[in-house]
Amino acid sequence: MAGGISLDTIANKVENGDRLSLDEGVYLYQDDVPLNEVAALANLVRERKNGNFGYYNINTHLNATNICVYRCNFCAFRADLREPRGYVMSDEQIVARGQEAVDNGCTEMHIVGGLHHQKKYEWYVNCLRILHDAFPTLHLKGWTAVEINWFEFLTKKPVEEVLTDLLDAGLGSMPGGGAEIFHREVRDQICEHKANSNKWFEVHGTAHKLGIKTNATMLYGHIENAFHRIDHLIRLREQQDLTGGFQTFIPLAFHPDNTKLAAMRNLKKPSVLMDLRTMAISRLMLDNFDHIKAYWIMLGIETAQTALAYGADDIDGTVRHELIYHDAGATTPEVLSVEDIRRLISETGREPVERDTLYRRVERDPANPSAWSVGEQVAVGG
Ligand code: V47
Ligand code: SF4
Repeated sequence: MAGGISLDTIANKVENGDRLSLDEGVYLYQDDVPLNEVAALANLVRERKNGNFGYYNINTHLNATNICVYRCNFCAFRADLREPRGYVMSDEQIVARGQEAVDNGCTEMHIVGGLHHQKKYEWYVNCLRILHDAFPTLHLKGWTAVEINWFEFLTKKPVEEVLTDLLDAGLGSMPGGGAEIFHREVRDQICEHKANSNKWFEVHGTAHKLGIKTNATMLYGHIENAFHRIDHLIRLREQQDLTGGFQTFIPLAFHPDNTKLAAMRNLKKPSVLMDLRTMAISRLMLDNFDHIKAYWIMLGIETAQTALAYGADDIDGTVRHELIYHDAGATTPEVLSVEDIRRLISETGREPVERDTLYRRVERDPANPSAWSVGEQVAVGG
């Protein structure tokens, strides 16, 4: 027990639906606070909000370039212009990726990449436009707050105008990347040049005001401590109170291979116990987020499955063409079949539910599984 905080007082608050404080969040990170009990509390909240559902979607990734002006030292994906591994996709390759997605029944394309200093704003907008024109039912979840901030710099337009342009070109929603760790003590050491936390929140707040749903992430397991993580979650919770447009929180475990950060600080991957504790604490702190995602590509299949009992209700999608984690040493498969992903969820005792990006049920004709239609919004409890 520290400063009047105990697992019992926290359990009472969770059972009553009361909000946990910063000190309580930090307390839950102590090794001697039994993880199974933290998990049971997170599971209570998870089942209150999402019952027994385990969500997944059928999706693909598009990283149109890996050339990036920034040098985040945790990133193994970026390349310089002259490096042999640097690439930029042509319009034809981008559209071919869309065609492949549609042929495989994807409902969503997740689009992020490097910030290529020789590409104009129009090139990025055009990526969305050519995909949306050719495949209007494919939901484009694209560009992080860091990219929007780069577009702001390129065009000198305010965030709202940039987002309006992107909506006009076919943007459906925004992923949660670029959040990393908001606290300056850490952010200044891992990605000091890119959008700061105020900008990240300004972009998401503006998106929410325009009706664009967004996600949020946290990159953990490197040089941050429990205080930085809980501070990060509380900032997200406060933004959600204000603008309400976050759908899903995704804790991202640091993958050290091929990164400067790991070499400089001799860092290893966070342990499975750390992954599960972070999942559970995220569920407990973010009382106003409907969904917590266990991103299987990053966690590994076994941990993602386990996480469905530690607060997570979603394991992301079948995922094709993921690069960011595979460049940083992920050994997960490149893609999962629908059968595999459904089995992975059923094995945990949960009911697999295919959702679209906006958490509506997806209905498929068994005779023609690449054709689909959108059903009801999945019900989310308190
Ligand atoms: O912001 C980069 C992270 C993020 C590494 O919204 C790394 O549904 C660990 O945001 N080790 C981009 N993490 C990916 C992202 C995402 C992923 C899945 C789903 C969603 C969603 C969003 O990837 C970056 C950064 O935090 N990242 N390098 C690394 N070596
Ligand atoms: Fe560039 Fe994104 Fe990698 Fe940072 S994380 S170096 S912004 S690609």
